[in-house]
Amino acid sequence: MSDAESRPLIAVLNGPNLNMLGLREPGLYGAATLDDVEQLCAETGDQFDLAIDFRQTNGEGELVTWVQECRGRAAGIVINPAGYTTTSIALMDALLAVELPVIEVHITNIHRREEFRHHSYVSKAAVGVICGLGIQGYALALSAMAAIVGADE
Ligand code: DHK
Repeated sequence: MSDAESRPLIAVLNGPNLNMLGLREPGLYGAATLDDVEQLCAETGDQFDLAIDFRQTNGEGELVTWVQECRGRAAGIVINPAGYTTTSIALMDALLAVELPVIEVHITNIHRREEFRHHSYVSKAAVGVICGLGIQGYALALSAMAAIVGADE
């Protein structure tokens, strides 16, 4: 394992209402909390020699700003855009602007749910999408990101 300084930085960004994981519709989203997701991402980052910057916001503008700040700073972005998936052209534009590999994650299988959740603006900027595999989707995304940024070589 390399030292923390030399690890590629991956931003793991979470959109609105994901701070309520564990409390929120547990039949759909499961019992794990956002702290559990952060812990999983930290462990997966260690496994694949990635540094992780894990964040959550309910604000669209803040999410756009965080994405912009990744340019020149991060090697890739894993994002669960939550409710902004289906609405935010601004978020899509920011993800396209930073010219970084983006992996989109959804805890639930959005294609099994209401029609309005099926379309994603974010997918236009993503190299891949993982949905329906619960919080393990974050670990799978980081594993794929390690291969994309060459951290697993
Ligand atoms: C989370 C949300 O908050 C919803 O708005 C999306 C996504 C699905 C998830 O499955 O993680 O539609």
